[in-house]
Amino acid sequence: MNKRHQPPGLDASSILTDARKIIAPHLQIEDRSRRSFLLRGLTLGGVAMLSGCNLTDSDSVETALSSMSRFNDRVQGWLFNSNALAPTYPASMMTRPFPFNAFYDIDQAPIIDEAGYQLEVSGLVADKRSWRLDELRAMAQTEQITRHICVEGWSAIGRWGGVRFSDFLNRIGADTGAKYVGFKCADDYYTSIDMATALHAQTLLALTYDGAVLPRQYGFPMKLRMPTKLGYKNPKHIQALFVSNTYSGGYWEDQGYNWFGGS
Ligand SMILES: Nc1nc2c(c(=O)[nH]1)N[C@H]1C(S)=C(S)[C@@H](COP(=O)(O)O)O[C@H]1N2
Ligand SMILES: [Mo]
Repeated sequence: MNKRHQPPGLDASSILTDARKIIAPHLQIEDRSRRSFLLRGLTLGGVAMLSGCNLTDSDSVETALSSMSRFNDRVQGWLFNSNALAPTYPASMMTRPFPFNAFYDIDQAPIIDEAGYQLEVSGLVADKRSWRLDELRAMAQTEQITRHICVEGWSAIGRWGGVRFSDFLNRIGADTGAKYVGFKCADDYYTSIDMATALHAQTLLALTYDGAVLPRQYGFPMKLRMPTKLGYKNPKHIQALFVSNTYSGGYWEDQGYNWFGGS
């Protein structure tokens, strides 16, 4: 990189490191050395071009990186094949004990009283009535053993059961042409997903873990389980969900994690 073209006071190498992280998942190139060659070839000029921003100050760098990230979400959305299934595993391969993770310690996990619990539904849906757990348990149930991948560097195989989320969305008369489904959790966590993933055959409104009621630490009373997405996209302790055309981000996504978060 030519020194004269660096924006004053901005660290070119850290801008490029961030930009490469954003672009990497978007390069659908199997050959590792070719991938890293292309990524190394990214310049500040390239970042400016991809984002349509002039990198003149740190505000414009922020805007450039976040617009590249959103661009990447759109591209991932197009590339996402809604028929492709994530791998499933035999019960013998389950990780025991299954790891716990949250933005707090395990003893801080919310305690939710089943008797008073209702799942709230809002936004672009015909039927905005709230749901009790027994009503969800009365719907057709399905189960799958899949791998959960956390960006903090671990993965684990678990067995989740519950209602296929597409069945639930159809039952509430959701506008499945809308862009997003958003989730609000009992612990102040929140996230949102693209409609194609919401309708994916393996996306479950999970009510059980390993054949028993979903334990407190894994998200009682329910979590959204998506084997096609990274761990942070799978909200636990869901209290409310909404269907919308307005982008609403997420707890980690708003701190820079990629919104699409495919695995
Ligand atoms: N409500 C809520 N959901 C959450 C989180 C959280 O902190 N709160 N953490 C996410 C992250 S980063 C991971 S890896 C998984 C961990 O789920 P587990 O405890 O069942 O392993 O939950 C995800 N969903
Ligand atoms: Mo995670």
